[in-house]
Amino acid sequence: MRKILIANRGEIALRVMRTCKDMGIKTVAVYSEADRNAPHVRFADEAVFLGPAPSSESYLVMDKIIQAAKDTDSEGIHPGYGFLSENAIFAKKVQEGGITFIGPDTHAIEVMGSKLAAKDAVSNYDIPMVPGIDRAIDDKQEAIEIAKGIGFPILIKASAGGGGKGMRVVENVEDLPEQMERAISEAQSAFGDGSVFIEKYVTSPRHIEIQVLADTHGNVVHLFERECSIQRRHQKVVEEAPSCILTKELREKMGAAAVRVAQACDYVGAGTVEFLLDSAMNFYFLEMNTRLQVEHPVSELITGIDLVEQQIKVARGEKISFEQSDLSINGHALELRIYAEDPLDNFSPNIGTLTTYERPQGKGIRLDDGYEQGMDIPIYYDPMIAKLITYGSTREAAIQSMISAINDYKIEGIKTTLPFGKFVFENEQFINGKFDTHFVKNFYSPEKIKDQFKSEAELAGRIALKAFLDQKRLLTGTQASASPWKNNRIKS
Ligand code: MV4
Repeated sequence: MRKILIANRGEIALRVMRTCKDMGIKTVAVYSEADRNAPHVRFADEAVFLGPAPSSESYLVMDKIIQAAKDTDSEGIHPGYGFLSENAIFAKKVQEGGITFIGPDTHAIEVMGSKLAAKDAVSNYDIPMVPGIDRAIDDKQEAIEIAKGIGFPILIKASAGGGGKGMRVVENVEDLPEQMERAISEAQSAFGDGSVFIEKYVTSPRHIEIQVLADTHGNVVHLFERECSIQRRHQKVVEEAPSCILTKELREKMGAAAVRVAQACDYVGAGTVEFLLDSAMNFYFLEMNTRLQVEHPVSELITGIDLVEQQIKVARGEKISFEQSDLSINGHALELRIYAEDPLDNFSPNIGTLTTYERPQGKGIRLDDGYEQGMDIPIYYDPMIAKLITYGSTREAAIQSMISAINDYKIEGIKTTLPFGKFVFENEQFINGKFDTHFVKNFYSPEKIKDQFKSEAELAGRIALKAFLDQKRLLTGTQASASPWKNNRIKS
């Protein structure tokens, strides 16, 4: 493969291109009207214009992207995450166009795109699943009988679901009919598929996912776990590897189960198997994501493996050059997603111009970003502008690096989740590893970071005052007066 088209934008387009360049592979960017001057366009060897800013007219237009690949003689298409990355029709069209889709084949994408089909596919592979039913249900009386059998609380889920849409917790039998009706209509309007099913509701789970890698020769390995329990409204904000809760034995069990899930759908490439871990340390298969994930860097840092390089090698038909026993966890990695959102205002989107943008630097700091100072954040796409990733020999060291990196990261012009990140990494529950998927709801409130801003402002004030007093002492050779502000105006 001499040339790859990257069907994406922002940080992930750049991240994929970096590995292509390291491998001596030429890169082709695609871009919309809003991204004419974006870094991913300048970084690529060539760039093809797609169309107007809305993704429905640019990054989601399959035929334009495939034509761009043909016009530039690209031999592969890397979809990144989001956009067309888990679109089986796109993967098929790419292959039919004689271009290599850097990802799994259509079958795996289709099976894992449906929760019910996924449950069915893994049913003979000894994969632990949450107690529940494995087929769509629309009869309310039948649902009541099933729910009674499982025991409340139960969870209604949409088979085509994602991002928590079509999901309803039901506490008692009286609420079931109405909640079921709502779940079905929500699933129908969001996914065009009203199939729902019922599971036991795991009340305080941790979200643990396993990175897998499979080649076309039947080899499958896992690259251990990532913990992604710190999320809000189904949007992950902090991820880490390894999880501080897993034992060696549980890690091996979950890893082996994830490998079997990959085998169950003839998986090829890099994928992620999601599990819930309950408070008694039982794990249950949730779903498989058939793409490179946002949080893949933390796995790269603890294993020393470049996942994009592996994706490309597997797509070229190469065998994975290592075995499970060659892999081990080294150190600890953390990731904070920097969203253009205001954590003081219910994480509402906060777009604008990056008037100041200064990157933190130093040992153990990796910043995967896609913007530069002076750029506007477009409203059309995902509000994630960067991923701040730190690595240390221990979790404590990685946390310390993260806090100093957050302090050194200067973003002005838009509000971001940086202060929220600082709250998390300084939080006692987080530091002690005592958290689950309800962390944000249970421990965060805007007041917590308002205090942070206030104490920082007070500290800044004290430092300024001390500097002022020291200088005055030097200049006058006397003790400063108790109230220096009276006679001195501070120039702005
Ligand atoms: C669950 C669950 C509890 N019990 N299933 C949320 C999105 C979808 N991928 C699966 N999700 C959940 N499924 C049962 N039987 C709790 C969640 C859940 C969750 C899972 C992972 C990470 C964050 C979450 C936040 C809320 C709910």
